[in-house]
Amino acid sequence: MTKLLILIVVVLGILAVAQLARVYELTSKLRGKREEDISEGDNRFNARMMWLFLPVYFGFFIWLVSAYGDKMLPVAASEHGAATDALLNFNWWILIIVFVLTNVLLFWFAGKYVYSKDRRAFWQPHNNKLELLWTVVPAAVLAVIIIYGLNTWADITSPASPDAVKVELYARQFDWTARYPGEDGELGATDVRLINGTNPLGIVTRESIDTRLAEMDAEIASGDSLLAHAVLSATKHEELTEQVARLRRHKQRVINLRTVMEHDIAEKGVASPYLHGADDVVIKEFHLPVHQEVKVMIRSQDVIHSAYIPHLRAQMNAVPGMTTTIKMTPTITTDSMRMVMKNDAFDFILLCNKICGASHYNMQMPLVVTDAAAHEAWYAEAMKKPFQAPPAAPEPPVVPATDSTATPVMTNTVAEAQATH
Ligand SMILES: [Cu+2]
Repeated sequence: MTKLLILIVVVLGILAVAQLARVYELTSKLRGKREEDISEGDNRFNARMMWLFLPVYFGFFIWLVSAYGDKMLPVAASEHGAATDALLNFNWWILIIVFVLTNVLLFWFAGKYVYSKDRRAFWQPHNNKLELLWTVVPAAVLAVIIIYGLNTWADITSPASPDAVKVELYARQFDWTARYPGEDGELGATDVRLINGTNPLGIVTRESIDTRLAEMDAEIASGDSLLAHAVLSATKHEELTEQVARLRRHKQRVINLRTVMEHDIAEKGVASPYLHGADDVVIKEFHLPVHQEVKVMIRSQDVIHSAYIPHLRAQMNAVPGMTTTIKMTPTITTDSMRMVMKNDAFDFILLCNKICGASHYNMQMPLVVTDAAAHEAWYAEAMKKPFQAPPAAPEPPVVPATDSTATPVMTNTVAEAQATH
């Protein structure tokens, strides 16, 4: 209703202006004035308005910056963040200088050189010096911006040093999981075939493969026994037969994975990533030590996500089927940042910055940055804790609950779902 009223007001307003213009036209005609004739008074009025516009325009600009400047991100809490901010501010300063200069000239001249009957406009068809000036100066400024920008970018994207702290961020609809390398300092190999509730990142070790095979053997045995003894409708029977067949196929894939793993271990010895996963810490917490370089490796289970830590000015896509990396060195601890922000509840945050589905908005995890000692203490505690699957995102059981005879172990794991695609 309000919208309709506003629309009516706008339409009536336009009509009123049109009518006013028409009245002006007619009165001019009555006074014997042609429409093209503009009086000197009109011209002078417009010229003064051009000058008046300047302080109003820049006043508004200054008000915008002072009123909303603090709504921007606070100080960068990472080394490369400070560099990106400096680069951005450098660009802003150039833009502001050019903006003020060109607009002052534009409106000042428009007001100063108001039309006069006694003055002819100066006509200059060509001027090599001027052409050269306005080509070379912007080109030189652009070259500086580009070289500075490329240098900063090269610094940010260069590989992390080998002794950087390693962390993996694992994305899936709709949460993040972190993985730390454990005592050996190396992250172990992973494989989609092993992903399930107890091994959400699909870490491959001899033990995890044995566990998975044992789980599948139990599931197959249970399915076989149901098929042999339970009274099932024809459709249920068919469904269950297909499930068991799928499990058998999946089991073969896991056996193939074991073969690949054993080959790799035989070939590379202790360097094989398959020997480094057993002590990995999989955790729903994200902690980083301050003033240490961190190499963040990012993976996705399902669709493209994007790991975004705005306060550290860091962002990198999480792409299914590959590992992307980004390095960063946090420079401000969570506690110090709370003082800077004058907010005791402040936390750094890891967000998903790709619209990845219905709950994308809520795909986030707080980041805690502490000094080295506190980080060590947290890490030592974390290494003792077994992975706790979050309560969120339960996986739907494949067998409908209405069939009370077929409730046991047959659950559809993500690995299975992915492996069969
Ligand atoms: Cu996402």
